Amino acid sequence: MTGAVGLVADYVCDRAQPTRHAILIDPADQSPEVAAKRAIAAATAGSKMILVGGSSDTDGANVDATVLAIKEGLELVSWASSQDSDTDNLNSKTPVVLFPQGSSALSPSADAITFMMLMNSTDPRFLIGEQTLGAPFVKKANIEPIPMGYAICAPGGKAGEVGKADLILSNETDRVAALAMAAECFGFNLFYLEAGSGAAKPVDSQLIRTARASCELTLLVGGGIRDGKAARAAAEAGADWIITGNIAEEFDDADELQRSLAALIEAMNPQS
Ligand code: 1GP
Repeated sequence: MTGAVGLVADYVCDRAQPTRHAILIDPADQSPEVAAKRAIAAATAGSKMILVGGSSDTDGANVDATVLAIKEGLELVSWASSQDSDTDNLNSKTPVVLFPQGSSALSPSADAITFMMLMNSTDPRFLIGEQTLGAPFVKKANIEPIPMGYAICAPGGKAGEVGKADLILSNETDRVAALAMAAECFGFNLFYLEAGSGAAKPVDSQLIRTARASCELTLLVGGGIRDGKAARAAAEAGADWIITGNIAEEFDDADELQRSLAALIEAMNPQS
């Protein structure tokens, strides 16, 4: 598959769907085996995409091992569930998509990559530098790029610090509108509003509403979303995807994680 719009982009950008949930797995925080167990629990709970990445330092070998373990795990469980008429079929096609912290943490095994510009970074490295370093790898490995504008809102957390972001404040609606419009003008498919992993407060609903009203892009929201109520608020404000990271890392038991994520997803979209 080549080109900017491929099968995974079509799936991710299908805005006719109700708000969907994706889990973010940081390969720096867990072994590939644990990552695979968590991804399986998430997909079984109803998560529709597995993002792999984060703002911590790690290398390509670790990212690749994590992506491979997740893909193999999902395929195995999907096959097993297809043999058992009593269980819901787990879709092995749940895409495993890179959400890279930089050009050195890429995997050729991923289904796609969010090829992102950190639009409110003050450092050219995150506007075009890392992307230029990573593009030859993406092309050679034939990973489907999904162009994404990434904007970090206060408090921003580690992503904001590492990315040297000029954080968007909760009252800066004009600014978020302009960024969303710029992302659309660039031809990006996705626009991601990030509060930072572990944020005490998720992205302000008014910022989400403004971004939603300002562009036709698929809107992702993440950072500090820890329960169904927060996920619901972001969904109601217009998010197409809710991303959660930290909460998955709090569960060592995969069944507990599955139950917790299923409850979050149910509360996010009570009618679907
Ligand atoms: C991913 O920042 C989000 O972009 C994840 O945030 O870890 O707070 O869910 P949490």
